[in-house]
Amino acid sequence: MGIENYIGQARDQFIRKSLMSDEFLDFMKENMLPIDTLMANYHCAIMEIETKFNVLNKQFSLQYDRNPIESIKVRVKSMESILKKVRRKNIPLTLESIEQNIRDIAGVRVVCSFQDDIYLLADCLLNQDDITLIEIKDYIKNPKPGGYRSLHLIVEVPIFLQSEKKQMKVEVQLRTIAMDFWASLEHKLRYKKNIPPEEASLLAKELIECAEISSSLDMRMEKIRNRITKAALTTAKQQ
Ligand code: 0O2
Repeated sequence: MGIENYIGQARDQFIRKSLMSDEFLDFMKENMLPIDTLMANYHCAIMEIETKFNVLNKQFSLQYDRNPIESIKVRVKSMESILKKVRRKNIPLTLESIEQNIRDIAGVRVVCSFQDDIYLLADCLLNQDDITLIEIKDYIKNPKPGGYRSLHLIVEVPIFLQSEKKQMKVEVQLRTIAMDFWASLEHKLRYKKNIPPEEASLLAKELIECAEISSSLDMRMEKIRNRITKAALTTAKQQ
């Protein structure tokens, strides 16, 4: 069977089994407006967080002549992924339960050049008085067994609507360019279902090794950056 056919059949099967199930169709029919409203609220929360990071980047660029942030990527989780997570976590298919239990519907990914900027930006965000930290997962100090590294923060941020203030959960992932490069390649491997098991296991080992190499590269680059800064300061003092 060709790969396109295989993917097409798998997609149809998924849609029939989950997206087209009576349970899901009823849920969508009853909740269309509230779902759209909730998703719009997540979009607003993302804008709030993205602005906070842009402000910090601007300030660093003016004050210290450097940008700690290379890029910011944002996304609201698709309905398909939300539904998969509802099933995986075995939680009730209601909006309240989704809002309560799925904490990464709004996602902001901040990519930095250097590892120490990750912690600096995380501290700056968490010190803001409208941000509430719900959970922190440090996959840099404690990488996942497969080699994944990033700092994850689940935070609550208020959004101000016409006549109310709503606290929204956002997952912030902070990582270096090298960690981001690694994660996107590993993500591709994870979703390719047609790789023979022996090849998949060899690739997984290769990826663990690459994660270690890229982590030591991150540390060496950070040391070089620090030496450049120190050397420039010393020269400036002597002049
Ligand atoms: P997507 O498409 O990126 O959204 P929890 O949410 O706490 O109940 P979860 O989802 O296991 O449990 O949380 P975790 O481990 O903090 O991971 C959340 C997200 O981190 C994932 O979202 C990925 O974006 C990323 N991530 C975590 N582990 C890995 C990994 O090993 N490799 C890669 N490439 N990314 C990872 P989603 O929902 O899986 O996907």
